[in-house]
Amino acid sequence: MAAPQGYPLLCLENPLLDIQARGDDTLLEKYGLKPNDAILAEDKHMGIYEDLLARDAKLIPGGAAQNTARGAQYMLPEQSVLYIGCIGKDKYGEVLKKTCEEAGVHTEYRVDEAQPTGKCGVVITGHHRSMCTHLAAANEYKIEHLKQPEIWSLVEKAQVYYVGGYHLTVCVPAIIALGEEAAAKNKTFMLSISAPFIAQFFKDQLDSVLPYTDYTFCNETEAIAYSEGHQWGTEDIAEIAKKLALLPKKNTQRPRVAIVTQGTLPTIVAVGSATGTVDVKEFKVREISKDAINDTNGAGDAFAGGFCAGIVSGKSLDDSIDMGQWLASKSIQELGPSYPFPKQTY
Ligand code: 26A
Repeated sequence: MAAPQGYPLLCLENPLLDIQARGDDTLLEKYGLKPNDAILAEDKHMGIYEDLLARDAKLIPGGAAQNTARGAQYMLPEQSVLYIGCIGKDKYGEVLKKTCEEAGVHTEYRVDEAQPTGKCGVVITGHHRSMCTHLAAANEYKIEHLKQPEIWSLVEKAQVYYVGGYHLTVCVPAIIALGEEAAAKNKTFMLSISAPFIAQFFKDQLDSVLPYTDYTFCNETEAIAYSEGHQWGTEDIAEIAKKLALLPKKNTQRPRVAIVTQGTLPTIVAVGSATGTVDVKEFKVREISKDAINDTNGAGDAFAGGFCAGIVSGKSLDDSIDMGQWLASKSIQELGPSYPFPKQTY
């Protein structure tokens, strides 16, 4: 049962089960994968899940914004986070639901009768991860689900919206509906670009939702992919962050903040203003010894989770960035996009 008072943070995207194993160049070459990338699976990729299982793959709850939702709830009081997406009527879907419940995240999944729950093959080579996603049921999310009165009343009760950019391949109308709600009532709307292919091949969809964003997240490769796609003629991260911060904005009552993470390099934050000036700051990451790193899959999602927790609890921009960097440093010490148990406190 949904809490009658609702949940301050609402996250929307693609619920996936990660099938994660260590791989090597032979496996990457077999499927034509880059060591560090995220793609949508085509027919030729469908064998990868069996191959990963044959390599003793671990099944780990994933889906980028679902990881962010669990991360934010990790740092917030009980009943703070609602997650929405589409799963299948199967065992994997049950696993995802249970994991969210255990993490204290309330879910309102659409359950598709025909398609299985989506899965993401994750090939780990050193500190790189290559992800190949078969969306299946996750691709069946529909705006009609969001508009059901009992779900929409939760949308209205939320104060902060976080959408994973991967959802741009699935249901743009749902993203726009959240963006409109946020803009009309001066609530906070955040979006992560999620992967270079979103900036390259879902450029129009991305550009249709960016005006709603109060916070735009990306990493350095996504920033460069966006810049290339828009012929900005620069690979300078601070320059790109500035331009992202100054893109047209629907709600002019808030400045846009563009946040670019760069692995172990400092996080670049650009804060725009209505007058066209922009302020850029750098934040060092929390250092972790190489031996303490388990895998970096989900580090960006964890960063966004900690950051959302900061914004939801009314913390300053600087403090929210630090909360993001803290949660990312915790997540990379776990297997996959997970958080330490028993719970550690910030
Ligand atoms: C549509 N695509 C490609 C995706 C994803 C995705 N989540 C949603 N949609 N491709 C990979 N992921 C998730 O990214 C997390 C790491 O950042 C994986 O499930 C993984 O948990």
